Amino acid sequence: MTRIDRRPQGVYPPTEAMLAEPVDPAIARAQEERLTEVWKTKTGLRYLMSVNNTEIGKWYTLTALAFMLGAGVLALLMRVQLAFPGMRFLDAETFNQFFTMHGSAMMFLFAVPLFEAMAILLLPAFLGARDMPFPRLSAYGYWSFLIGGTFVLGSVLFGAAPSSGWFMYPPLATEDPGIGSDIWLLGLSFIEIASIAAAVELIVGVLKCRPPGMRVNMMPLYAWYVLVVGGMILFAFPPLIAGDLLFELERALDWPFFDPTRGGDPLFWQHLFWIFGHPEVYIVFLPSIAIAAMIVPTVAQRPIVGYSWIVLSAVGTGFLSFGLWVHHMFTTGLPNISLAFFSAASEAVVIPTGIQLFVFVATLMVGRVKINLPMLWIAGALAIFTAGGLTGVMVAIAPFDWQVHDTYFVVAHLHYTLFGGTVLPVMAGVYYFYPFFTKRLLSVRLGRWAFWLIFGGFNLCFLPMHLTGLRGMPRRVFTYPGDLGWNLLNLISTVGSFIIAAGFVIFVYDLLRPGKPRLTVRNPWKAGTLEWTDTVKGEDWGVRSIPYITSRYPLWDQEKLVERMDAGRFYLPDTEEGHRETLITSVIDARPVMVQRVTGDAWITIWAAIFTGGAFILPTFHMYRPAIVCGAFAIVCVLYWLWTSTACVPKRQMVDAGLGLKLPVYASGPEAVGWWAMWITMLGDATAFASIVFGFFFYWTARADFLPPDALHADPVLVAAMLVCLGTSWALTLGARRLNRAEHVGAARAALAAALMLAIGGGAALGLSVLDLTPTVSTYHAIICAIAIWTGAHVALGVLMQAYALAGSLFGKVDPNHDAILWNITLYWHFHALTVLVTAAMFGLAPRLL
Ligand code: HEM
Ligand SMILES: [Cu+2]
Repeated sequence: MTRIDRRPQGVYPPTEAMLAEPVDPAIARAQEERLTEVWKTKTGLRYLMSVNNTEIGKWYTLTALAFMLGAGVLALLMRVQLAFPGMRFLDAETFNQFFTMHGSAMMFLFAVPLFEAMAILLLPAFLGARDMPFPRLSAYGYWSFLIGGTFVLGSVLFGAAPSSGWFMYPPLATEDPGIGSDIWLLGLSFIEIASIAAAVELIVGVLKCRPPGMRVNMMPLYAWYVLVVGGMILFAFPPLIAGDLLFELERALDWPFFDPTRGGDPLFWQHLFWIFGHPEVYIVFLPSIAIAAMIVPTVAQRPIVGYSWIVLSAVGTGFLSFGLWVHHMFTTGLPNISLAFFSAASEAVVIPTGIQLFVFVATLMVGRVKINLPMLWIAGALAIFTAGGLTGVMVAIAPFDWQVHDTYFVVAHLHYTLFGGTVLPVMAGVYYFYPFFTKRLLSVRLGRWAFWLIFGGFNLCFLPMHLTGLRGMPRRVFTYPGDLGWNLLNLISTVGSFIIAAGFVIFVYDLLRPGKPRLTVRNPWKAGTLEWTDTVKGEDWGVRSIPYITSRYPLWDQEKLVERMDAGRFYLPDTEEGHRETLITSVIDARPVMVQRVTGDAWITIWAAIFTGGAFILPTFHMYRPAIVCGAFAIVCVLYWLWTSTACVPKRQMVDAGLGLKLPVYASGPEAVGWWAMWITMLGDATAFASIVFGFFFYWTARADFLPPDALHADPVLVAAMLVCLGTSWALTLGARRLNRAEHVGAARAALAAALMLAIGGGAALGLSVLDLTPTVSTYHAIICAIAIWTGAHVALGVLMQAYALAGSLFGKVDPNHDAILWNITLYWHFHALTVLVTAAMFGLAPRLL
């Protein structure tokens, strides 16, 4: 067999002469027909099979907005209860469920998913790409979100909702007798996993799906923010997922992670939660800044001032936000020195945040501003967010926080930042992008009404709360006595909340109102970025041809760009073999690398989501066996979907990508998007593992009695056997990839088979070495068992991957020229080998050395 040469052939970058050459209209028309056929959205019930980013993005956005409205209704009901002292509208338990669900839904079902939804919808358009790299993954993420979100939010209708607050502190939540806390832990873990899947997709999208010529320093700012926020999700959510896992083990099996009487510590949950929780605040806020960063230059009709400043501060905010979590724990009795440090760090984050706001102000000052509706919302957002930032500076000072902690002052602060930082910018985004994705126009008059009602109502509702808090009203109380001077303030807040609601009613009416005028020009705001090249018909294929970019604002700077895109002059004007395709470029300078065949519509993703949902949801009702069955089915679905789509060997290796460029349709290793997705996923996975290991050391520092006398439990022989088996399995997996490349296919298969057997052996040794532990008696036993569960599950996954690769080799999906699967599983095993090493050290060495 000869090695296939997959280097791009032809001229790149294109010359002006090549771009100026006209396209034969007959050819162009035939191409258009083929594109239409291939990208056509299905109708009827089969519409639900869609995986195209525009459909998924739309559903995702609408679902997240619907969850927001649901959470908003809960808020209104709470405000009714608080309108007068001694009200009997809601009882205490219902009120607890309502504020918990309101907070949790706003954060987990609205703010984060909405960012991902809008990014899925818009990112390909910003990048002139046809679709995201893994459309089925977005579909899977969406269905998981819908199922999980409905389950979690729906529980409130049955009075079964969680009621311990959105941060679920133990012991309140560990001892909650109902199933509310389980719904929170399992339901939201499920959604978080979907969020991570979307983040992986978005990060790879930004890195690999940019149009030719769009080097990193030319990316639309939105794409930068997607990258930063995607990265933050990757490092912030896994600690929470790890925490959820431990928490659920405590609730279901009585493993004492947070129970101080048996060596646990409730503060460990607080750390895990806030390592997630503080970055979360920026995870929901930065995407809003990203929307502003798209709208402000358009309104000012000039490029953003200080592009690199804003990029640097976005990245800086992302990093800094991971160093602040302790400011949520100022009252837990931590050492003063760490209070001082985290207090200072919390103030420091003001700098990058401030820079971003100043960049907008500067752009508006030097531009020719004509205030339009989206800009109105942005202005309102900046005003409210800045006010919230100022109270943030106040509560970041530890002694001040000691005074106002858990009062309405904090409720006011967090709503100023969250409402100003998410709801208002999102509304700006909806008004700005609505013409783009529906090709219709919203009413300016109704939009103004909605704005002033929501903006005014918000301030009426939340400004007085600062005072309510300073006068001592604690948060999370369902009622209060009438003689403490809180009555009038509360009544004003309630009136304000209904004014906000009135604004939303107008907004929703405008969204649903039939007969809105059609869009007549494709770029109604005269913006400079690629998404506005979409025609007023809004064809399903996205762009007619993928342009060559030489500017940050191509629509302002590149003459004839739109005309040439429409004519099919640029890349991928055609789909000769009837596949959905998009262009993959290199990470830094966006040179064309390959043509990616993306997967098409399918039911399998819905099934995969349903079964995954079953695996997470059934355990809340203690139905463990059906849950395991569902989990197995979910795995089968995912395997089937991978096997039938991404694993295919192409018939023709090189295809014509337009402008005389020939590109490969297959890639493996670092050239392939799948390999990047694996890397990114494994970073998140490793973070979750690190969080559990962090738990071990946390207990060790926090508790003198952490290591019990029998800590040296593990049989050294078993630990050594595990290490040797899994280590050899890793080496053989790597060897299989090399052997296969060197055309020793038989040897590669033998290596895979041996690796698989050894991994099973290693897993068995791992299991045996923890067999005599009793995790219910002490936290040490429990955490060691948790590590074993984690590593064991990863061994199983590793075995599954080896078997998959072996099957691929036997059934013609892996050969010396097509080894993407082997590259991906080897990458997995690199990470896994590290996990095994750490696990062995925890079992065998840590008790000896500590
Ligand atoms: C329609 C406007 C809103 C109103 C009237 C409202 C009202 C409330 C009320 C009454 C509480 C309970 C306070 C307490 O008893 O301690 C609350 C808590 C909370 N709200 Fe809102 N809210 C609104 C919007 C939002 C938004 C947009 C977000 C986030 C994106 C949000 C996030 C939260 C959080 C995280 C909590 C804390 C929940 C807890 O204590 O566990 N709210 N809100
Ligand atoms: Cu914080």
